[in-house]
Amino acid sequence: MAASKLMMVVVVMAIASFRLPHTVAQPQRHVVGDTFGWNVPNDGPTTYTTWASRQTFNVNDTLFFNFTTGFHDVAEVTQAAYGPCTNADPISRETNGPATLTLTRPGNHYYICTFGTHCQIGQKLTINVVGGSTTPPPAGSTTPPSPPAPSSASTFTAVVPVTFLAAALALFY
Ligand SMILES: *[C@@H]1O[C@H](CO)[C@@H](O)[C@H](O)[C@H]1NC(C)=O
Ligand SMILES: *[C@@H]1O[C@H](CO)[C@@H](O)[C@H](O)[C@H]1NC(C)=O
Ligand SMILES: [Cu+2]
Repeated sequence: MAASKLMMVVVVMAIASFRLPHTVAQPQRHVVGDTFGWNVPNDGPTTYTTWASRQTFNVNDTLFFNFTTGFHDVAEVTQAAYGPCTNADPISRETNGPATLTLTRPGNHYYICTFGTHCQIGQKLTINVVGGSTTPPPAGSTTPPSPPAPSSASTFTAVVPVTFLAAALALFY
């Protein structure tokens, strides 16, 4: 009897440990501009605003900026610097292409190319990174990210193992 109860516990634990990792989203790799890459667009900033509007960016995702070293770069700048394409004091700058940047912070991020007038004529990208339910917005943040809508699939996978566990415990006691 004790052995079969122990067996049941093992089975319940196995189900729970198998299902739970699927509720955590895997980091995505976003190829900026898709096949166009990170270049001077022909239609102004539209290329990158349209591209960004079709993506969901989460903390730990990566941005892949595909450009040729020496022809472009990618600098993360403040919102204040982004509008007028100021590149005097960037937050970070990658000069070797292609460059992969990891999105470590939720909130808005602003990227420009600092070569010539590339930013002014549209080689600029702004994105909003959502933090996930376990990541609070940084202290002092004035623009907290909106939490992602919970999908029915993740709710299901989270609830099912708990239900099994509750049923198993009800059998024992
Ligand atoms: C991001 O990755 C770090 C390190 O692997 C991890 O501790 C953190 O929970 C992750 N955050 C999210 C929102 O996935
Ligand atoms: C990066 O750009 C080069 C040159 O246009 C292209 O050959 C390559 O396929 C691109 N890589 C990705 C991952 O899009
Ligand atoms: Cu450029």
